[in-house]
Amino acid sequence: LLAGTTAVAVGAASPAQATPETSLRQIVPAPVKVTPRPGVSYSLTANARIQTQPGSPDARKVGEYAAELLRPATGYRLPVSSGVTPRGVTLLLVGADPKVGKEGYQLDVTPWGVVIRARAAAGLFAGVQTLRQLLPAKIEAKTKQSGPWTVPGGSVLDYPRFGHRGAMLDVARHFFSVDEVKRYVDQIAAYKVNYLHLHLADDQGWRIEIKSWPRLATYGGSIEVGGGKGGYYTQEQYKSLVTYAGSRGITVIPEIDMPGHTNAALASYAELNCDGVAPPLYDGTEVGFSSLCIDKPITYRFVDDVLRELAALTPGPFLHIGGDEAHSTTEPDFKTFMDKVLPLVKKHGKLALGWHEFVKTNPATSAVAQYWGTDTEDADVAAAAARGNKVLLSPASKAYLDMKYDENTELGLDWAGYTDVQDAYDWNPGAYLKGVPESAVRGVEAPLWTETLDESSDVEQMAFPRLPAIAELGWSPQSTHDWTDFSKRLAAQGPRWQAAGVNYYASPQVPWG
Ligand code: TNX
Repeated sequence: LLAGTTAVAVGAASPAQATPETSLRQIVPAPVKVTPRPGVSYSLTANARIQTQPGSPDARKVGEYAAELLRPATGYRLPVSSGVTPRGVTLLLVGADPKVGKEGYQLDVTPWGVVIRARAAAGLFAGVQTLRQLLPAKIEAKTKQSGPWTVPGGSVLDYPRFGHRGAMLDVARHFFSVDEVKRYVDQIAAYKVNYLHLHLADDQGWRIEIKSWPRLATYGGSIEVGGGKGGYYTQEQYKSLVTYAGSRGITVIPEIDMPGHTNAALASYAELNCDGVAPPLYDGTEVGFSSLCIDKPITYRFVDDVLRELAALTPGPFLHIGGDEAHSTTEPDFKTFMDKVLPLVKKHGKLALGWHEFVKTNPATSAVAQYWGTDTEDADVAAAAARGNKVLLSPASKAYLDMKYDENTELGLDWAGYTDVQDAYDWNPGAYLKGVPESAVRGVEAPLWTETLDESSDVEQMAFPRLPAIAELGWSPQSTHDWTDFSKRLAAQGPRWQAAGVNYYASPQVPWG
């Protein structure tokens, strides 16, 4: 026994079994396999420690993260040390079933503690998210609460269906500060989302400092929809965001939308316009009126510079080049543009992601198409999938978190229809688009466009409870897909959001307690 732990001698009677407030079956997203042990539970106590895999700094970091999650509400010290004793909370990188892969984990709750086993830190992180949901809801409170902190006994075996489970935040239409984005990162990480796509530039604003073209941010970032003051991230701030997301198991995908959705850039540099005249800044919500100048060489020097600086800020594999709604660019020009820009992404060592329209230009098969249509059929996307391109699914009528829930929703838009939680949940990404089989699907992403959203509470109202629905479609096996069961598990999240101060929409479709 380690000095300082509760001395429970081997062979001694088990600690008293408290009745847990939660069930092993209420986890969102649903795990692959759950095996409850009725009558068994573990209670986290004041002298508990968090032990992590000896010799692994990555496991240690997850342990520190777990401690930060659990300290405020419990008020316990929860020291983190390396060790393997199955007491308290133990995070191990040995002994996991190979099936769990890089992101999966096994979690075992005995009377003496919780052991999480994984093959990589990402799996330990996912296991910690599960543990969090097994503790009473008030664990999410930021101030000290009274226990007991009881976890139901049993085991979980879990790993994701798709390797890409994403959320997008549009920081261009309305600017969101680094702290606001970090807040969203924390919220989505709880549902095992592993990519955050940031829509960094659009007609209404340019939000990332580009040192070789400084007016993009200082002028192009100076407003937002409705005429507010906008803002931008310095490269230092952006790096801190990327690092923070990384500490939550999340890879950031930066998007610069091109060749349309570029008024902020065109307004910042007159020479980027075909007629050499800079348009005014724009604070409305129309789309499709702007285009980079396809025939000017400076356009490609500009894109090259932007992608180079962005690639240098991006540890992840993808740069998103937009490509949607280029209604002011002719089809041949659109192809000319993509044929020149996609190799620049490669030149800077990254893979291209784009809104699905760009697959018309026959990009290299390493490029990923993000489907945002409202139909279950798209010939160009099916043809791209047949050629070998992977597809990231964000069907607007299912996955767009900016769609109104119903006719009474004040925030949001409705062009893709109303989307209540059940609509968001009731589809199968592996069999959604005709000609795009599960093997061609990279995963799912829930985009949140912000024409009507201005602060974190707006973001939360639209994302919760639908973001967890999309996250579950990306993580959980299709065999667990069941609306009634999901709606009950979702109901158990309500008190957690309340305790955490997350502003969710209490949809009448969910049986909140
Ligand atoms: C369409 S979806 C857009 C965005 C809007 C969004 C609003 C897509 C790739 N483009 O420019 O913000 O609808 O829902």
